[in-house]
Amino acid sequence: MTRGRFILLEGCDRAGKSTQCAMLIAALKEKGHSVELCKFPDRTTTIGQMIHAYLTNAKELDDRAIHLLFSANRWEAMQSMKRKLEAGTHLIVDRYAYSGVAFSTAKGLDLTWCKNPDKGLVRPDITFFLDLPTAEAEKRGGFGDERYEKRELQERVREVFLQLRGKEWVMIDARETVQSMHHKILREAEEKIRVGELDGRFAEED
Ligand code: Z5A
Ligand code: MG
Repeated sequence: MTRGRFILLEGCDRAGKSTQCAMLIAALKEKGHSVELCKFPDRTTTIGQMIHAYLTNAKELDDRAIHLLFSANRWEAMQSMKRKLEAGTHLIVDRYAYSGVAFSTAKGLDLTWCKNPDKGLVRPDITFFLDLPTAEAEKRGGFGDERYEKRELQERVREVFLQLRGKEWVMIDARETVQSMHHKILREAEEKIRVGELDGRFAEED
């Protein structure tokens, strides 16, 4: 048995990451795969509750402190994620370390400083980057409710994301319809699952 694939959906606010994660999971399950969702921030843990309080403006935190909490929220999930991948389950991940670095760097923190706490996390096998101009994001449901949902910041976040673009990235134009995005994502994800026997080791964030 080969290990499961780490399939990440990253991208701009309201680009449809959560919608596409749900559709991808349903489609892969339908085809008989073992597949699970991981979402970051995971607001269900103690650390996640602190992050939620910050994002909803119920609590103030230093920029570095909240950055480290987002990273800690990934680290606390790491053992369980590795066990699932080793057991052959594919993980569909809704935001991850790229979001951590993009948001904090866009707020003005140093890029290298921002990357350091995530060093050693398991790396995604494939990353879909859902790209959406901020003007389009603003037209979509729910934009503006949380702390980071401001046009200027979102534009800087998008620029940092594009600087971080890794070789495992697949760019998805999030202005397309939900179905059209889904077909592209499903095709590439299935290809990633089909090709190459993986030796069970994980690449780590550097
Ligand atoms: N953050 C951070 O700072 N550091 C970190 O390390 C991490 C995160 C991990 C909360 O994240 C915040 O945390 C986020 C980044 C920061 N800040 N901001 N801004 P979150 O993941 O919990 O955020 P969210 O509330 O889930 O929003 P989202 O992820 O930006 O949305 P989405 O998942 O990309 O989109 P969606 O929920 O699937 O769809 C949004 C709406 O658009 C909905 O009404 C859909 O029906 C509609 N939609 C979706 N697709 C389409 C298409 N193709 N066409 C038209 N309409 C569509
Ligand atoms: Mg989402």
